Amino acid sequence: MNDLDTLVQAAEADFAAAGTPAQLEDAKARFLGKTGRVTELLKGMSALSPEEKKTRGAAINETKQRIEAALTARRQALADAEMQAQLKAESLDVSLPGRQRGGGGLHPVSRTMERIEQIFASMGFDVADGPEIETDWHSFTALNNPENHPARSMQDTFYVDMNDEAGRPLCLRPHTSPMQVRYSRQHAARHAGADPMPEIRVIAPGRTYRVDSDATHSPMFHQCEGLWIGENVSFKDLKSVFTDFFRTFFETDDLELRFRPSFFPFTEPSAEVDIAFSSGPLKGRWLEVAGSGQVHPNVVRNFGLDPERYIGFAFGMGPDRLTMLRYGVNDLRLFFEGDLRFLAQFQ
Ligand code: 2U9
Repeated sequence: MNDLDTLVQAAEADFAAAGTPAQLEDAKARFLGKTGRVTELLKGMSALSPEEKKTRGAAINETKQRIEAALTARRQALADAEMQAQLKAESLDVSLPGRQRGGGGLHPVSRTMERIEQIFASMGFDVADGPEIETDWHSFTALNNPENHPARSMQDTFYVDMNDEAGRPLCLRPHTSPMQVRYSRQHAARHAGADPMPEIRVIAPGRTYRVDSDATHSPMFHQCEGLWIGENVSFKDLKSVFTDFFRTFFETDDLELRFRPSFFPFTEPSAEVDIAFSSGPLKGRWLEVAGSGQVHPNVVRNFGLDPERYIGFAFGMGPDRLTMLRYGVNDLRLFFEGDLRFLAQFQ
C-alpha cells in the first residue's frame, strides 16, 4: 500500500468517525482544505521533474477524487441517519381512528311530532304549518273568545310590540288553532261553489307560547291540534280517530279511552281525553292526553261556513307530554335545556 492509499484510508476513517455534518466538514478541511493533506501533497510536487509531476499529479488527483467520493458517501449517510431519526421522533400512528364528527339526531319532541304527522296523514289528514306571530283575531276572536272575555286568560300569551296591517295587536300564538282558522277559511273559499264542500281534515303541529313556567309547563311548548269538519262528522268519529291514533302512537292495543266533560270557548260540548294502559308500567292509571270537542257554531261561521250544515270536531294535544309518557321523562324542562347527555339517549 503506497502513501496515497494510506491517505485515502485515513480520510475514510476520519469521515466515518464524524458523527455530525459539522464534524464531517472539519474532517473534510483536514484533507481537502487550503492547508489540508491533499493540498500539502500537491505543494510537495514543486521539486519533481516534469515527467514525475505528470504521474504524481495524476495519482494525487485520483486520490483527491476517492477522498471526495468518500466524503459524499459519508454526507449522504449522515443525512439519511438524520432523516431516519426525525421520522422516528415524529412518527404517526396511521392506524389510530380519525377524529369523528359527532353524529346529529332528531330531538325527542321532533320524533314525536313526525310520528303524530305520519299517523294522522295515514288517516287522511292534511298537515298545515303557519306563522307563530299571530293576529289577536286569529288567536282569540275567531275562536269564539271575544275581547276582554275572562276565558282568554286560559291562553295567556306574550304580546309583540307591533300591530298587523289593520292596526290589531300581534301576539305569539298560544295554540296552533289560528293556523286551522286560516286553513279552514282558505278551504271554504276555494270550494265555495262545491256542494257539498269537501271535508276539512287537517292537523296543525308546531311551537306555541304561554305565560307559564315550571316542571310541567314551558313558556314555549308544542301542540298538535286537529280538525275534521263535514256534514256528518260526530263525536263517534272523534272517538275512533283518537283510539286508533293513541293505539298506533303507543304501539299497543291494551289502551282504553275516556272522555270527561270540560270547557273550551271554541268547542261545545267539550271533553278532556284520558287514556289508560291495561298492561306495562303505567297500567291502570288514567292519564290526561288531549282536549277535544264539537266545534262551536260561531267558529264554523268564522270559517265562512253555515254551522247548520257543516259541523265536526276539534282536538288538541301536547307532543311534549306525549314524549314524556312515551320515554318515561319526568321533567319537561329537560327537553329545552339542550344538554347533550340527555338528548343523546334518544339517538
Ligand atoms: C279550531 C277550533 C277548535 C282545539 C282544541 C283543545 C280542545 C285542548 C289542549 C291540549 C293540550 C291544549 O296543548 S294543550 O295544553 N287543547 O284541550 N284544543 S279543542 O280546538 C280547536 C282548534 C281549532 C278552529
